[in-house]
Amino acid sequence: MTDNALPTAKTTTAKTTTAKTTTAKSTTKKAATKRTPVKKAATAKVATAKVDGAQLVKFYRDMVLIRRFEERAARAYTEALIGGYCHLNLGEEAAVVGLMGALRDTDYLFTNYREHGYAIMRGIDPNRTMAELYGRVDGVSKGWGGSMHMFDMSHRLLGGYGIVGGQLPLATGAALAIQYRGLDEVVMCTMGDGTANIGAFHESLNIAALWGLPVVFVVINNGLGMGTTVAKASAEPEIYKRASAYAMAAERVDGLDPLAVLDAAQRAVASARAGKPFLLEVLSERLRGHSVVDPAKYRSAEEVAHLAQFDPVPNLAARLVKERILTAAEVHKIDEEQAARADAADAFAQASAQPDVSTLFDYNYATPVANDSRRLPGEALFATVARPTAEVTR
Ligand SMILES: Cc1ncc(C[n+]2csc(CCOP(=O)(O)OP(=O)(O)O)c2C)c(N)n1
Ligand SMILES: [Mg+2]
Repeated sequence: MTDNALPTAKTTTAKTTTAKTTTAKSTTKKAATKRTPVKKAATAKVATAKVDGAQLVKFYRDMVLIRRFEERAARAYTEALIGGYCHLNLGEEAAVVGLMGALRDTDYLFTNYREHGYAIMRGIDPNRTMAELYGRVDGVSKGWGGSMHMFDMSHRLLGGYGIVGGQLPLATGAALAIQYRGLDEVVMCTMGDGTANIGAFHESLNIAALWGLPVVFVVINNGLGMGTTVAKASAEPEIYKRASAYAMAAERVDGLDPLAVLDAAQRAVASARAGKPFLLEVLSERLRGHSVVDPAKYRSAEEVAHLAQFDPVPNLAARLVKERILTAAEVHKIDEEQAARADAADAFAQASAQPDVSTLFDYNYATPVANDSRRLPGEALFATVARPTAEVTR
C-alpha cells in the first residue's frame, strides 16, 4: 500500500469511542501510518441503545437529498453552468446530518468551503442553495458568495470560508459574544483534518478552553487534505487527542453512522452549552476528488473501488431494509423523490436572474464605510489626483 492508500482492513463499526475527556494525556507514540480504528464497544452501545426507526428514515431522506443535490451540482459544474470552485459532501452525508441534528435553531454554524449539505441541513431551501452555486439573485448570498461563501443570518449559518482555518477564530469570537451576552447558544465550527495543522486551530482551541467558551470544534477527518494523507501531514493522526494540549474534552466517532454522529454531537453540544468547549473528530470518507475538477490521480483504482463499501448512503439503505424499517420499494421511492427535489433546485437556479453588477459591492460591509472602494475591473483604484504645481512645492 502506498502512503496515500486507505487502510484495507478498516471497518465501519470499529471506530467510535465513548465520551472521552482528554486531560493533558498527550500521546507520545510514533505517528501511525494509517488511520487507527478505536474501540468497538461504544459503537455497539450507540447502535443498540439509540436505534430509532423514524430517526433513521429521516436521516436517510436527508442524506439522499444531499447526495442527489451534490451530484446535480457536479453535473452543472461540468456543463460550465456553475463557475468558481465547487467542493462536495459526497461520502460525508452521515456526518452532516448527524452534526446538524444536534443543533438548535438558535445555535450557530461556521463551516468551510465543503458546505452545501450543511446549508441545506440548517434549513436553507435547496433551491436557494443551488441558486447560490449558479451565482443568481435568489441564492443564499444573493449570488455573490458562490459555493464556498454562503451566509444566512436567519438560519444562523455564518459562512462558508475558503481560507483553510479562516472560520476558527471567527467562530471562537462568536462564542465569546454569546458568553459576554449571557445567552444559552452554542457555536459549532466544522473543518477538515488538514485544518488541524493551521496555527489558528491551536490559537482558537487554547482561548476557547481558557475562557470556557460555548463552542464545539468538529474535525471531519476524511483522511485527506487535497491529495495529502493525514499520516503524511499530522504528527498525531488521531486528531481528537490534540485537545489534551488544551485540557479540552474530546471524542472520536464513526462518521459513516449518522446515529453515532448525532449521539456524539449531542454530548459535545451539551458540554459546550455548559461552558466546556469540545473537540469532536468525525471519521469519514471523501468519495471523490478534493473539488469537482480534481481527478484524484493520487488514488489507485483499487482504492477507489475499495471506498464503495464505506459509502454511507447505500449502507443506510441496506440497513433500513435489513432491519425491516422500510421495504426496498419505499427506499426506492425516497431516492426518486430526492432526485426530483435536486432537479427542481437546479431548474429554480437556472430560472433565477443574474445579479446586477451595480449591486456588486452592496454586501461588503455590515455598516457604511466612507472610503469603501467600488472599483469595477479596469477602473482606476483612486480618483486621479492633480500633480502639485512648482509653486505649491516650493
Ligand atoms: C490558508 C490556506 N492554505 C491552503 C489552501 C488550499 N487548500 C484548500 S483546501 C485544502 C485542504 C484542506 O484539507 P482538509 O482540512 O482536510 O479539508 P477537506 O478538503 O478534506 O474537507 C487546502 C490546502 C487554502 N484554501 N487556504
Ligand atoms: Mg480532509
